[in-house]
Amino acid sequence: MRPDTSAPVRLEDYRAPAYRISTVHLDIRLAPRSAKVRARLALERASDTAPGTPLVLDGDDLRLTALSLDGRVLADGDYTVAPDRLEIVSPPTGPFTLEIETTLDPDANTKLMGLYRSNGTYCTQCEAEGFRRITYFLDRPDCLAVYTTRIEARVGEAPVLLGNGNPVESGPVPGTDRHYAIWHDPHPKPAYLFAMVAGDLACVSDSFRTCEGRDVALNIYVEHGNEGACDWAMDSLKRSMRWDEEVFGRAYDLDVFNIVAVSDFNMGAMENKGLNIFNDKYVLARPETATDQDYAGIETVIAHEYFHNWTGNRITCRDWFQLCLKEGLTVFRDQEFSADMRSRAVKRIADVRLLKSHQFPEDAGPLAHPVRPRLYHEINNFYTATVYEKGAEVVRMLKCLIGDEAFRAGMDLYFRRHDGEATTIEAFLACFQEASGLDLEQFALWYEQAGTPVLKVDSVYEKEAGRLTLTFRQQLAPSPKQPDKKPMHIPVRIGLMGENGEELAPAAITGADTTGDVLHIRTPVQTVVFSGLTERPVPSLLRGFSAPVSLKSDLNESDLLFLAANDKDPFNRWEALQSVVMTALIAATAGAARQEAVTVSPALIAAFAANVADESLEPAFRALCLQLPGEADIAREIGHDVDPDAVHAARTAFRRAIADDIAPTIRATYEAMRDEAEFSPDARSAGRRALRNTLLDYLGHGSDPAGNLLVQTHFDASDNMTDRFAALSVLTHAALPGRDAALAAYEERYRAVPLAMDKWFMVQATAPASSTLERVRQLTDHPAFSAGNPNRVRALIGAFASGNQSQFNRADGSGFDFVADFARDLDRRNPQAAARMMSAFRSWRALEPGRRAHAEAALRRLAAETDLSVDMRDIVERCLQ
Ligand code: 0A1
Ligand code: ZN
Repeated sequence: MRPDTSAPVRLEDYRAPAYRISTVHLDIRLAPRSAKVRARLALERASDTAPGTPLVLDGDDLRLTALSLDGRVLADGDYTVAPDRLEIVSPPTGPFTLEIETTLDPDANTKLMGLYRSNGTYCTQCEAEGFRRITYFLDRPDCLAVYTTRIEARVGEAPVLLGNGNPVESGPVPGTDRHYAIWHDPHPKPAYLFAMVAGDLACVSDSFRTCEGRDVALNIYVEHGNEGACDWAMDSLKRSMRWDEEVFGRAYDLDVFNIVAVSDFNMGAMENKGLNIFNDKYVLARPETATDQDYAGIETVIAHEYFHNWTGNRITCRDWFQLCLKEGLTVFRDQEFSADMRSRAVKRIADVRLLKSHQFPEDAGPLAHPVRPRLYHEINNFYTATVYEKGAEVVRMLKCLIGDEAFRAGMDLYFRRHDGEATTIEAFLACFQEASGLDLEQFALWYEQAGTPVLKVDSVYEKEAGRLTLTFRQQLAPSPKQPDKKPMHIPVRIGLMGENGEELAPAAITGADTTGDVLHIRTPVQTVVFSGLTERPVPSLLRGFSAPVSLKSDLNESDLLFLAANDKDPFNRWEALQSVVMTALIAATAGAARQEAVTVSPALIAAFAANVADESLEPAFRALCLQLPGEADIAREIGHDVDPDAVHAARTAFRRAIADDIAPTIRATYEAMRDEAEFSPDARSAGRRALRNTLLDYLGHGSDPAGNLLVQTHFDASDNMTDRFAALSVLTHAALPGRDAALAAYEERYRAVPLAMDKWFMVQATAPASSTLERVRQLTDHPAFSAGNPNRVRALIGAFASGNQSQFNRADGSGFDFVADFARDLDRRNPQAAARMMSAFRSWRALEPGRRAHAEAALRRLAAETDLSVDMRDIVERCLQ
């Protein structure tokens, strides 16, 4: 915690540290209620620091128990100390050594930042500012030091002792029941990458030989009994290591790579050097307990943390404003990895769906911020979809604008030039500008300006002249603290589709620079002319979602359905259909508010039927095409005065109409997708299950009782979690007769498997029934629920707040009150988790007036509390701004 918590941190206030720390020796003696940490720091005054300048170290909730400088115990007047700060009043002018002893209480640490215990295992979390909860330090990412860590614990309590880097030495502590291990990490790193783990853990091992000939020991540590659930994670790790060598030329740089799975963790995972710590959700997988989606998530997160070794660890951030430097780039890298492991088109669609459902609402509401913010009160609140997902889109756009070769050259230059440094977005962009020769000044605005640009496109085709004119108009609405916006440099990948489904090549393009099939759109209004055309093309715009914009084209339903059936770009086939469906759903929502029946146009029904039956398309892609936009997506597109009940009614009726109109096709394809072979998590098998389970959702929500009955059969016959959970979801959400029995059977089967119980909590919390709120309340008393475990809290309360549009946004305001009260209590225990939960309020202003008033009242009630954490206060106050 900073001394004055009301003062924000600003990018323009950045100053290099006054002192440098070159080496850190840590001696950590563990005990549950009293752990002693001795830190020996080699310090030196920076050359531009005046002699005698006080040394100020960060702390958070610390208790100092000893302090000496160059071996001499410091006298009272030589320093001042508080839980959040240690000041050495007049340090030596030359190099000196500071020895600090702090005493911690790991068991009392419920924030899960710093040193804490998860199910008995000692572990640490230091990003962003957790190291200062372990010892006083220059806890900032531009302070790079070489760490040696000695860890000591009772053998019985913690037979496994792990640190960063390579193991050096270990053994018993003579005359005691304790032992120790020493680890050394030769790579200088910031404190946020420090980690240690000590516990009674099982280990699954393998090895990897790098392209440089280094033999690396790979270990995954899990709680005893989970050894059999690590194969997929290990396989994903080895594939990630090879891929980074092949695609980015990056090899691993230590002799060991350790992964530890813990059950209490605030986020997905953490890239500590050589010692990644994971939320067990992203490690453990068995067909019986994990869905295909879980398998894909594990593959991605394992890759993400591994890729951080170069983008984040070897090259780190100068300050926390540069968070996207490591996160956006690393998400881009993990997306590319998954695309190479699976279907590129399917992966791109999944990523864009995530971007639109998580990042677009952030951009459209009071929590909007630039990919690189300029100001924060609490950095923990900036691990957002904007920094991660939009940050990845910015890197993707860069690649699109300069082309694959220049992008790779730019990355190589970045690695060469900045290895071992803490750097900035400017330095990153300079590498690509040099490699490509393209001026990136305007492009850099993507890091500075918050909000989703709206890109309007109007088209005129002149038959005689054989000319297509596209007029692009870009607009970026004001966002918090940014009233005026400048035009962006937008890459628009484009194709022109001829009436027989072939690509048309224009003789010339004027009005925009191009890179291959990418147009550079740079001005508020830009007219681009395609000449030498022999027929009227249907333009396929923004192929592959080449920029994170909201595209509003003048293509009509028949053009879009033509693209949905014929576009050469699979992403745009999906997008075209979605766009027609979205327009229809918005109209249906308006109709539902007037109590009108929902009808679906015959052309749209035909497009769905064609898709279900089209065996030339991969099943995973067909599944995505058939999935309707979610209720939150529809609400986002409506944008104002949203009535979530009308959205829900419209979407439900729409789905039922499709299910009934093409029932035989759905049923036949559902049967055809049955796989007799043993479960395999590979992409092809997962795709078939995805299509079959998407069709099951229609069968369960249609009017035909025989179709409904299939859901029960599917549940009873399922031999893997993907199928079982799909059926359970439909039974629960469609409130089919077998629902209660199925929920009870599932509970019975999985009561001892916490990650599987999370799905059980989630499926009930997201049910659109009016009884759901009461059920969620009851479930907080369920023996498998624990308010101290972030996964449980997310599965029950988080899923209700963020995944249940109609019930969280109940017209009487009780959904808001419940979540606000829960977050209020959670804040006392775990502020980070509480603040994250409250971000579910970010779209409150887009609701109709009645609900808006209830949401505002809940927020104001919280804002009036005097003892909110900085994390909570920041979110609540920004929501109200
Ligand atoms: N750097 C991690 C994310 C992360 C951030 C903060 C944490 O503190 C609880 C934990 C993890 C990543 O991008 O994977
Ligand atoms: Zn990351």
